[in-house]
Amino acid sequence: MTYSYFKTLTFSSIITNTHHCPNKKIIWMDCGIHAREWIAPAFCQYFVKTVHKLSRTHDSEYHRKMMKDMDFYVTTVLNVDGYILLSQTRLWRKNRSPGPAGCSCLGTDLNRNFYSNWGTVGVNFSCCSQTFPGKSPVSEPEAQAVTQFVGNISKDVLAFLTIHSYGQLLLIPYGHPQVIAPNQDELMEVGLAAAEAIKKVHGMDYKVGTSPTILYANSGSSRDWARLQGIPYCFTFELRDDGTHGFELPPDQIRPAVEEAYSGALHIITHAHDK
Ligand code: ING
Ligand code: ZN
Repeated sequence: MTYSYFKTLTFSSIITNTHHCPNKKIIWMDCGIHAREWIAPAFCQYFVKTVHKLSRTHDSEYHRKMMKDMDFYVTTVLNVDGYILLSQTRLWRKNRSPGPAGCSCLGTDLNRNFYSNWGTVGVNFSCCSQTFPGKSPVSEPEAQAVTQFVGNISKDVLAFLTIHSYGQLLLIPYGHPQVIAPNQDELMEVGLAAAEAIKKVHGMDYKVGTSPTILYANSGSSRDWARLQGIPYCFTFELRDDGTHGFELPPDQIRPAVEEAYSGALHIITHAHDK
């Protein structure tokens, strides 16, 4: 029921209404690939509103040019079916697709379903697990939509920013401990500078590193898929907090959390544009 809601509503409207302008570079951002990480969709909304103002106020020659050079594709809630709040689903992570035959649980972890070392590390093939990677790579409509849409334009995409919570981390490719991004050093540098920009806003500390070194190994993430496509600046943001409240971030932290993350995202985007 909620599953068909996704299929009819979300991507048909997003994708068919988008016209790619061939001489512009693209910034991709998605939020809410995991249902319970509510601060992420809030961030995408804030980002759109704020970046939009940046282009309207034309406060500097630099930003005017930057906004002219680039298009932003922002998907505010990637996992809509999961995000719909049902009783008892506040902490739901996966999508809501039916499991394999004979499985009584719903849902695939969309951030394990992409075509990037799919099914190798950091997954659990029990269909009831939180990290069930799906029946096969890109089995899910949400992962298919991103793969198809971003795949078609990937040569023009400068940055792929995928927003999660929690942990206050900026994660760079790859999730697989044996795969190393060709520009890992540069990604590290850009990430560290973004973390500094974040800290300046409300004093919060963000850690920077590859997923296996500062969080855990994984496979099939959208970020790793994007890097494998050749998109140079691919980051996973883990927004507030540090685990005190976890996914249930108190409302009075929404604004500061999105403000500081905006500053970090803008740093990465600026670097990608200038490079
Ligand atoms: N964290 C991410 C997850 O999918 C991640 C962390 C992303 C690890 C990308 C490796 C690659 O598990 C949350 N909070 O979902
Ligand atoms: Zn997540």
